Amino acid sequence: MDFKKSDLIEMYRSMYLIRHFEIKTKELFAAAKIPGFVHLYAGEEGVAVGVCSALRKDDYIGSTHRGHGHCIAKGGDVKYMMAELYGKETGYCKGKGGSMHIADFDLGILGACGIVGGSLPLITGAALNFKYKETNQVAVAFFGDGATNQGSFHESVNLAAIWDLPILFVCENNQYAESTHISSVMKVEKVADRAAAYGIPGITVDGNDVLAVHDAALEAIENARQGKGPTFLECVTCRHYGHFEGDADTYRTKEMVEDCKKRCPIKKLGAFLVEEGFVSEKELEEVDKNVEEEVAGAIDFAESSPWPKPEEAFTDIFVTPYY
Ligand SMILES: Cc1ncc(C[n+]2csc(CCOP(=O)(O)OP(=O)(O)O)c2C)c(N)n1
Ligand SMILES: [Mg+2]
Repeated sequence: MDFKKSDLIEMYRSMYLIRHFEIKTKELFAAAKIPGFVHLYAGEEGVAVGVCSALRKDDYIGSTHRGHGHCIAKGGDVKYMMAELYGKETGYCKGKGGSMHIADFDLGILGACGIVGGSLPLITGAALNFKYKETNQVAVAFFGDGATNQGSFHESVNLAAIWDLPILFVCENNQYAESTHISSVMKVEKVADRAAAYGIPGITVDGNDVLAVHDAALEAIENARQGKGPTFLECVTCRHYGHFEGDADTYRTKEMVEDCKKRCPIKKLGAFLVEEGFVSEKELEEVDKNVEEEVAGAIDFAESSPWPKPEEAFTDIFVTPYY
């Protein structure tokens, strides 16, 4: 499709914001500033940005344990995200969620999720609500290749298919579930082949090509909005770092990781923008600089924010029992 210059620059900015947020998070985690567990999204930015740029603000997304990218791409503020990672009171969940539980219902971000395959039933329920109330909204479930071996994946896709729910299922195929290569746990050639078992379209795109992801997502989202049911979109991607921060990543060779970095979605879009005359190198450097300042501001905000008060340790943790 034809893209407006401002949209293209916004996609570039959003991807670079994710990348820079993750690079700084990596440093801060190593410096013991961030507690808990961290899974970085660096390398996979083309997927979150390609999909979320095709959504409306009132559409919903369900994320994964590798969720920072989805949150930023859907409009999350890196200040509140960084504060959440630090465990500070000003974070999205008042510092009680951390990296794997960031949510902002106002932005349609139903939450990151530490349970592999956990976003699928959640999003299927949200989409059932949209259909029932005829709201014309669409829900997107992000999940990894490994999650498609979970029962929750198969049950959710089947229900979404028979009920023609307004969902886009986005599989981020980075070929690994922790250290397990996809070839040892999946017999089908493409993950998208699994869609045929449920009678819905299954499409595979290059996750490093943000524009291809956007186009495929937009068509599927419009179909979902028109009541034509769900689509399964497989985006082939790769992660720049280990499964989690601290993973020695011994199951991948240096060459594999180098090759992955060469296929960087940000470099790809940046080169396209310059070659096609949308922007100059200098303008892109300016975008990078602004993003770096934004992330630096987010870190300052997190550092200077207060810790949650001990007396509020149990506030917002348990729902009020209704039995
Ligand atoms: C239900 C469940 N089983 C196992 C785990 C442990 N675990 C965390 S991430 C992960 C691998 C997920 O792989 P994939 O879905 O491909 O996502 P990726 O990490 O590659 O983005 C596993 C097994 C978990 N968090 N939840
Ligand atoms: Mg994976």
